[in-house]
Amino acid sequence: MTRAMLQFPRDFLWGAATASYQVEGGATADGRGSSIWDAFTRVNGAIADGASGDVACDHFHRYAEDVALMAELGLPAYRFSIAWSRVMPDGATPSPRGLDFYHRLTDELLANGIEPVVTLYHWDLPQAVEDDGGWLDRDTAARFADYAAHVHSGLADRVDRWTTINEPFCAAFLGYGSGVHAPGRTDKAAALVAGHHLMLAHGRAMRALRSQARPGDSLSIALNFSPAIADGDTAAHREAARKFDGIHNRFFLDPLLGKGYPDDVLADVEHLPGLRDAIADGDLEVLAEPIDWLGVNYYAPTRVTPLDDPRAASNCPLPGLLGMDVLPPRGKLTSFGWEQAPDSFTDLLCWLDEYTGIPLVVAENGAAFTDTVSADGAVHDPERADYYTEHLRAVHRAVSRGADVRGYLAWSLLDNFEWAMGYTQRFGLVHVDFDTLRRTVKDSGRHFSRIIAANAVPAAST
Ligand code: GBH
Repeated sequence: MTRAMLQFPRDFLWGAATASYQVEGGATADGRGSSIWDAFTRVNGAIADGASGDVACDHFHRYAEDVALMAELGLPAYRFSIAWSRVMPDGATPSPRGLDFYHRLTDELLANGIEPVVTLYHWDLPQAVEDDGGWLDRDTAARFADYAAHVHSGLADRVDRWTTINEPFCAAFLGYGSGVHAPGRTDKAAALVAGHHLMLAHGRAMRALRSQARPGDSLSIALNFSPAIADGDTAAHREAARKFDGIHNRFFLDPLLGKGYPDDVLADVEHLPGLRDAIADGDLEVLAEPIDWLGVNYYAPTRVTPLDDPRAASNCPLPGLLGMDVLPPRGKLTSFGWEQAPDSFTDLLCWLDEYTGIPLVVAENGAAFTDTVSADGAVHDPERADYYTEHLRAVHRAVSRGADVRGYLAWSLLDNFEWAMGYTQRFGLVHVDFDTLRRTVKDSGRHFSRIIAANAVPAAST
């Protein structure tokens, strides 16, 4: 019996992703400066297992082996990020060997027929920039644009696809609001200001790259989305969902579409001082610089419920949320405790397609499970393989409903340093033993490889 296959569009971009601090290691190699994550991982209790990214997957030294694995899996693209503190240790002055690693990596990818997809910022701000105020200082946006232009000058002869910033939501709200990420501040008003400066940095970098445009340039930002699911259908439930969706999703999306920050969200955060003053004349035009594609990072939806008192404090630390709570996830969970909800993924992609009119690329999607190398030397992770199958069916449903989804990059190529969770959560298609640094392709990696080769995912049996 042959199972029907759901075919993806011709030229659909397939690949896997990582981020510099999560995989590179080589923390002082080639004169790399320190970043806010080097500092944050030294704070007692900040990281679940007390670990750091000092060595991580040692991708800095083992990139050739890792590119060979990508080739073995038949990955057409690899999304990686650049460590600003490697390129400019003090955040401003290019280091002589700063881009060397990224030249080597890019050349190795191209030699193997793998397209590089470069993210300029995945959260590892140079500590020197943090010392000058970090994302609370407006000038950081200008410095980021200079850095972006420098990297683009060095690599754009071989790199077409660029992402300015990965998930400004996390950098701002987890870094400055809830304190779960570097630099570990807990000030919701400051988190909003940081959010605006990150968006300004994106816009300024867009303009800098456009001004030195290369043929083939394809520019983007990657946002993380969490659709709000209300646990009922009253007006109060819809209001709870509106609030969560507003601050989590539309706050970062609307400015890219030339709409500025959404009025309802500005009203929700009115009691937090600073944001309106941080938005200077002309900023909203900078944020609206057109992008060529939108990177969509999706992991899970969030369940929300209204509180009786609309002014009551929320259990959710996002800026401005009152009168609503987040509910525990339900149903099938990952080892991180995140809900597996492929239908929300379809809905999200269809909504984004209609709401933005911009081509979409799934820049991250994946799941953590507790994997071990078995006696037979393999890593049997059927839950992750199923997760990919179901989420790719979800992407296919969105495409068949007309959503302009151009690609899918799995998170992640390798098990890696999972931020505040250290090495306790594994997202890789490839297992990494963090004692020996030995790589083992997981069953899910082979599964994903077969999907890519077929450009299709098996349909659900009915
Ligand atoms: C991505 O962020 C990152 O880009 C990537 O570096 C990371 O390794 C990957 O996800 C896996 O974590 O339940 O209230 O704590 C994902 C964004 C933000 C999604 C926090 C889950 C949990 C909210 N994440 N969110 S809460």
